[in-house]
Amino acid sequence: MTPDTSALSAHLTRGDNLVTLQSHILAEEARHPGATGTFSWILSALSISAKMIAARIRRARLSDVLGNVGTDNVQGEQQQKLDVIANEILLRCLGSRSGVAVLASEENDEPIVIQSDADKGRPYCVLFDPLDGSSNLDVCGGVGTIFSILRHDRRAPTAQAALMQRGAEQVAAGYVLYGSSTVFVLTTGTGVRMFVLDPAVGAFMLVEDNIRIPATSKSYSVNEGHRKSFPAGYQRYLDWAQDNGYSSRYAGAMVADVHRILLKGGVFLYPPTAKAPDGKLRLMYEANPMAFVIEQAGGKAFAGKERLLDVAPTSVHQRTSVVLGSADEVDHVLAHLG
Ligand code: P6P
Repeated sequence: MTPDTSALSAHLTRGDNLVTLQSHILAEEARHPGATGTFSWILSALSISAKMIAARIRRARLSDVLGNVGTDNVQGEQQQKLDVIANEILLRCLGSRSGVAVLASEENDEPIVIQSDADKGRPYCVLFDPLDGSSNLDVCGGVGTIFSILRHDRRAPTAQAALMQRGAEQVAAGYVLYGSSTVFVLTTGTGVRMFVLDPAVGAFMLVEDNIRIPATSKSYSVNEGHRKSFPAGYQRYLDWAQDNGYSSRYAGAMVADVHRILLKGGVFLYPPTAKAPDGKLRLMYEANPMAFVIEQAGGKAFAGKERLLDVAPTSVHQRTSVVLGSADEVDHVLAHLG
């Protein structure tokens, strides 16, 4: 039987080299003569975590890990079984890497100190939402992992203090979308790259080397169910958009909505609501990493009228409002906020 080389030949006829996430990580390390490899090991821990989480998600209903655990997380939200599983996978993969000083997760009340400040070799903090949008799991909707990497300041008196850095200080950020395929999107400050997991070989293959978000697209993404409690400016924007023929798409999972906007353009909004007057989304491990990706792709990201990446954090789990996406579309929203 002749082997099916159609996928490979498609790559080769396009003239692309076959680049995996792992080879990209090593190539980037080689471009930095002073690199010690600790940053590469963190990215590779995120890569293996994504593969392990994807494998659990794809078999969730078969192995009876859907549904909730019966406990709430620090956010007061019901923890899905896979929230806990994904969190454990990330903590155990990242916790074993020499470059990690502090870990912070949506699922853990307090930051986790992996190594005392006395240790000189722990230059990074990693923050993550292990399974964003996990309420979509039971209905086979898109869910994701969001991550943010900061440098560790050993002078900080506590782990919490070491994390209080603006989003503009991130050294890397990205997300994994567990959708119709498993997609790993990464920025280290030199553009946005996209990798797709080839389950046949267990490798993330590079498919986009420099994603640029379309400057305009007549599409917005918001939970219209909360509309009546949005501040007036957001309601004025929605009236304007609907008067100008905009379409609406909303997946209920930030990773799925933002990934669509990264590739197709548009604007994602989570305004302040009566239930969440400061906004619902978490600044440190949802809004900031997504804002870094969107800005690196040429888009904009705001919290009200302030650039998201400039917001000075005061706590790890603090919430924020979010408007992010195509530059022109974000400008249309801001113009209505008065
Ligand atoms: P709502 C998922 O719970 C999440 O944190 C984000 O992924 C998503 O964008 C938002 O909340 C959805 O919130 O109020 O529309 O259900």
